Order: sequence, then structure tokens, then C-alpha cells
Amino acid sequence: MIDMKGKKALVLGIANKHSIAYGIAKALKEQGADLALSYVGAPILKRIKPIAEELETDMLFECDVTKENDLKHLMGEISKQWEQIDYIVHSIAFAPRSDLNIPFHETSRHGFLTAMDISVYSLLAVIRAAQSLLVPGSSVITLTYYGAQKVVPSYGVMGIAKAALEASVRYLAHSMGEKGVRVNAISAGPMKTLSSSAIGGISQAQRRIEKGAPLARNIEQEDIAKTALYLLSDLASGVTGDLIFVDAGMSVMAY
Ligand code: 0WD
Repeated sequence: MIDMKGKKALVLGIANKHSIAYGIAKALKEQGADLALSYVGAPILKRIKPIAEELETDMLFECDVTKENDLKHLMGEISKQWEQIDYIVHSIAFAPRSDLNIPFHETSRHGFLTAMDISVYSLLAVIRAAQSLLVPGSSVITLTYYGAQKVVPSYGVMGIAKAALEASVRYLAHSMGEKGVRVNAISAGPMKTLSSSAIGGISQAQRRIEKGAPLARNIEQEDIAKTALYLLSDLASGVTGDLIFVDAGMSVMAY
């Protein structure tokens, strides 16, 4: 589909095979890219190890994006094997369960700051830590959701985090632009994953999308992965600071 032979791709945010990042990593591998994967902590290791084997990479590193030392260590390990990073996939988000599915004004300070730290600040932190490995033509993508732009009641504080993430993409596109590094976002329709299971109403939303979206179906991992390949690759050489909806068209509908 797209020749990515020998391209070096760092993928953050695979928790299991349902993860959006897994679909993207698999597609990158299929196009010939070399992969480095990071995972957040020991409990995920046993699930991600077989995934790393399947994707034929031994570049598997623990990294909690809230810890600067972890990020430093991750990039240090990568730089031992790669001279540069061509693609970064940031597919990470988190808010405490107790701060989801509640009236928005009840959101705790801790929950708000945690959501912003892990789901927004981490994008800057990853890019900054990777800076010396990024080259003109390097491309970064992150994942967002329509709850950034319109109210999805169960999404609460994550909606605010995603709005900040989408704005960060524009500001990063500008600040990284002079280095020739592109930064874009994919706004994905709802998918059943570990993270989304914490947010209520996914099944109902999916049923509404099946009936109401222009394509009359829900999206699959592959739909997102194909757009990710485009944005990461040179096919999108003139695209930065942008957001592409991969949602079967649902976001264009008024009701
Ligand atoms: O419907 C959906 N699933 C959508 C997801 C629709 C639109 C957007 N997204 C976004 C999410 O908000 C997120 O940004 O896509 C991204 C990936 O989400 P996912 O694939 O749905 O979820 P999941 O498979 O759980 O991967 C997210 C992972 C974490 O999983 P858990 O479930 O363990 O929280 O983000 C990682 C972790 O692997 N993560 C971290 N990584 C490093 N440091 C951290 C952290 N501190 N916290 C979470």
C-alpha cells in the first residue's frame, strides 16, 4: 500500500490487541516499518510481549509518560539502535474512573490534572524527549475524540483533555514546523477497548452510529490504521496541525 521499508516507528499506547495503537502498529509493520513499542507498566507486559513477538520487534520498553526519567530512558534505549525516529504514534489517554460518568462540575482537581497530564501534556513530553531523533519529514500522530468539540455527557473531563490535545496539535505543528516535523490528530469514532470500557454508553453510541452515520456502520481498527499510515507517510507531506475524523462520517450529522 505505502512503502515504509526501513522507516523507524515508535508506538506508545498498546495495552492489548483491541488497542487502536495495535492496529496502527500492525499496519506499519505490514508496510515494512521497524517498530519500537512502549508500555505503561508491569501488568501490561505479559499482554504486550506476545504482541511484540508477533510484530517482530525486540524493542519493547517500559515508559510511564508522566515520568520524565522514563521518557529519557526510552529515547536513550531507542538511540542505541536507531539514528532517527520517522514516525511517532501517541495513543495514550487516562482519567480516573471516579471522575468519569459524573456531572462535569463534580470533577475533582486531581482527576482533571491527571487527565491533562497523561492525555495532553504527554504529547509534548514525548516530542520533546524525542527531539534529537526527529528529522525533517518525521511525523507524529495522536488520537482524539468528538467529545472534544461537542458534549458527550459520559466523556466529561476527557472531553476537556481532548480539546486541549487538539489545540496542542496545532501549537506543536507550529513549534515543530521549522524542524520539518509534522503533527496531526485522528478523531476516531467509538471503539470497544480497555480505555473506552471506563466510559459509559459506548454500545448505545455504536448503535446510534449504525443507524445515523453516513456510512451506516461503526469503524474498525483498520479504518484508523489506514488514515494513520497516510498521515505518518510522505503522502501527507504538506499536512500538519490538522485533524481527520475517522468516524464513518458521524460528526457531519446534526442529529
Ligand atoms: O473509542 C475509543 N476507544 C476511542 C479512543 C475513540 C477516540 C479516541 N480514542 C483514543 C483514546 O482516548 C486514546 O488517546 O485513542 C487512544 C487509544 O485508546 P484505546 O486504544 O481506546 O485504549 P487502550 O487500548 O486502553 O490504550 C490506551 C493506553 C492505556 O491503556 P490502559 O487501558 O492501560 O489505561 O494508554 C496507555 C495504556 O497503555 N497509558 C499510558 N501509557 C504510558 N503512560 C499511561 C501512562 N501514564 N496511561 C495510560
